[in-house]
Amino acid sequence: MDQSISRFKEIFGYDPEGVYFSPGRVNLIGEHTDYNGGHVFPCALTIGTYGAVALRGDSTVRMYSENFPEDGIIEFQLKDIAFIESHGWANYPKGVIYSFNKSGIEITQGFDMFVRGDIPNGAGLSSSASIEVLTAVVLNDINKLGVQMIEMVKMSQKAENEFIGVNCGIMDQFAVGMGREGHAMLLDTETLEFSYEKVDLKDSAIIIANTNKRRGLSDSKYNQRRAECEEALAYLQKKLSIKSLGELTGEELDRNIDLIPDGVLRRRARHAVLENERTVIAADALERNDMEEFGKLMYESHASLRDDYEVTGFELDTLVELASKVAGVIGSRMTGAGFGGCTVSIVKNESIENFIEKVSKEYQEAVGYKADFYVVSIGEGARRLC
Ligand code: NG1
Ligand code: MG
Repeated sequence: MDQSISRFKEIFGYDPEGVYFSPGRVNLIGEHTDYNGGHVFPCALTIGTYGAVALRGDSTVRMYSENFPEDGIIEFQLKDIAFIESHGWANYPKGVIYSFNKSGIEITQGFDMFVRGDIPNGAGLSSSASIEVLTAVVLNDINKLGVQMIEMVKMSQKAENEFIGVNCGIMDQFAVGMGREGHAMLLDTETLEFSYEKVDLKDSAIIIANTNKRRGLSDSKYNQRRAECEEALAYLQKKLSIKSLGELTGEELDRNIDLIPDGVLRRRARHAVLENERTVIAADALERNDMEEFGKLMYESHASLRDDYEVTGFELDTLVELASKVAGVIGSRMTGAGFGGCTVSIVKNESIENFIEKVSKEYQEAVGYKADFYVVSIGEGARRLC
């Protein structure tokens, strides 16, 4: 935090007016369900993105990221909000300005913003949603707009969908904006009804392992999966009056599977439907402190993402496979979009050291490069720090 203040001063030559923080998130279970009207079960992390900001008194915006020093200071006018390839990371905050404007809240006051993040980029921990919601909170605060957090969450998703071009669901921005310390959120992405569930792991910890296999910014395979689910849904809708795959139970899908003529589409639909069921059961298991059940569902989720949804890959599968063989590991699965990125594991406290040592060594032997490990804590959603 202090670092953001002094770095702002070094870069822009005067003091910032406010410092803000927006977390990354990890999804415990419920993957690729958020654009299928299903449930997700994410939590906000204590790692995230910091922003130091001041109004300028004109209509210029200047932004600098400690994570992309090679980009230097990116400068643009508020009347020229367009996606510019060479603006790199700054397209995310720009997209949020675009969303505010689109919602009828025109941003007219220029500002300087220093940003620094400690979330690994492109790893499935939502560095993008983190900076989007950060920007929304900044714009809301410096312009004294009084916009509700849930609206900022939706505008941040709109930025990702319409400005960045990733057709993502609402999970990331929701978790980042609405997170509560020590709690996961069971969110119905169809109705946006949600509940906070206390994550009382007592004698275990959440460990995120980064495969260090990066996936692209707007991965075309993500949009492809989304399109496949829509296609499967359209076949089912010929007979069933449903709005999304998330409305079906596994049994209902089974009874109607013949409506989908294609094997690949059947498997995509099966993942979406069963993953949604698993997520609701898992949240209940956590509430009952049934960690064995929770862990089993995590492994099942991974297998479904690997076999039916085909979004894992050698690196993610290796990490989960290796984790499953270590004593004291309760469950492990890929988290986020997949195709690389991170796994999330729940590991007994006394086994953490052994887990990291073993999986790290065997992963490097199998894959040829290193994985990174983070023992994480569940933190609060985006907010002003000072
Ligand atoms: P990540 O991996 O954080 O980018 C993506 C989507 C989510 C959700 C998950 C899969 C983006 C920005 N977010 O998350 O909405 O669909 O995949 O569950 O693409
Ligand atoms: Mg992302």
